[in-house]
Amino acid sequence: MKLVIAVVQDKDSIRLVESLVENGYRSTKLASTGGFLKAGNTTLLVGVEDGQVSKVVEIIRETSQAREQLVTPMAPVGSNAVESYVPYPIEVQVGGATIFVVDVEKFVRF
Ligand code: 2BA
Repeated sequence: MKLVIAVVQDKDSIRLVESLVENGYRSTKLASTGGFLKAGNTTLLVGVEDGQVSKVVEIIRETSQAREQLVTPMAPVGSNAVESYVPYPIEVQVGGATIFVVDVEKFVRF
């Protein structure tokens, strides 16, 4: 058995969970926060048999969309590093999805 851990954008998560249910997969949805943007995203846990991993990844691929997002880090300007940091916006591309597939040692449900 495998555990598919997928970090997706909040905007895609409802459609993704619906699609997983329609295809007979159980999932758990966790509210998460990206370390870089410090913005909310969604982490899904999907426990599946080994042979179902590719189908689940395919469903995630179909429902998850990459988007450009503006982020405003602080950039140093001039020689005085403390007083001369100014914000400037840069664009980053956020997922699709970030997917981890890990082995499940034991699965119990009752
Ligand atoms: P965040 O950490 O908020 O990252 C959002 C987007 O910012 C990333 O999109 C990437 O395009 C960019 N980014 C992240 N770290 C960066 C860095 N050090 N320098 C420049 N740009 C950077 P994605 O790669 O699609 O990641 C989307 C979200 O997936 C991440 O949100 C994070 O929550 C999760 N994630 C991505 N890689 C991960 C990993 N190796 N381990 C755990 N979570 C991960």
